[in-house]
Amino acid sequence: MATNRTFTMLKPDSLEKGNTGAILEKINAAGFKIVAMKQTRMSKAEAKAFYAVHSERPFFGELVLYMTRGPIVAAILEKENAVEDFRTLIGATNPDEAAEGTIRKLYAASIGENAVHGSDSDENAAIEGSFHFSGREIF
Ligand code: IDP
Ligand code: MG
Repeated sequence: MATNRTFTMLKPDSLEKGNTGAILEKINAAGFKIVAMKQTRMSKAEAKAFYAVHSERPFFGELVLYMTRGPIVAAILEKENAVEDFRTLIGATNPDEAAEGTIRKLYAASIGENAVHGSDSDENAAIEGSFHFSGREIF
C-alpha cells in the first residue's frame, strides 16, 4: 500500500560542509512535509544493520566508516508519491550521473560520499523510518 512517506538521512559529509540548511530548503521547496526529524549519530553496529542489504558489496566497509564518522540528520518526509519524487529530487547515486539541480548534483562529492539517503520503496521507507524513530517522534 502506498503510504506517501519516505525516509532520508543527510549524511555526515553534508553536516561537515554546513549544507544542512540548504538541503532542507530544497526538500521544503519540493513540497515535502517533515513529519519526523533529528540529528543523531549511528554506531558501527547500527550502520551495518541499516545497510545490511549491501553487506557483500566491496564498498561495505567504506560505507559503514563514512556513515558513522559524524552525525547525520534523519527525517521522515510526507508527500504524494514521496518515495519516487524524493529519489528524483536527490538524483543518481553517482553525482556525475545526477541530473542538474538535484541534491546530489549540487552537494555530493562522489558515489561514496553522496550527501543524502532516500528510501527505494514504500516498504523500505517504513522499515528505515522505524529504525530511527519511535511512534511518539512522528507527527
Ligand atoms: P542509493 O543511496 O542511491 O540508493 P545504493 O546502491 O543503495 O544507492 O547504495 C547505498 C550507498 O552506498 C550509496 O548511497 C553510497 O553512499 C554507497 N555506495 C553505493 N555504491 C558505491 C560504490 O560503488 N562505491 C562506494 N560507495 C558506494
Ligand atoms: Mg539504496
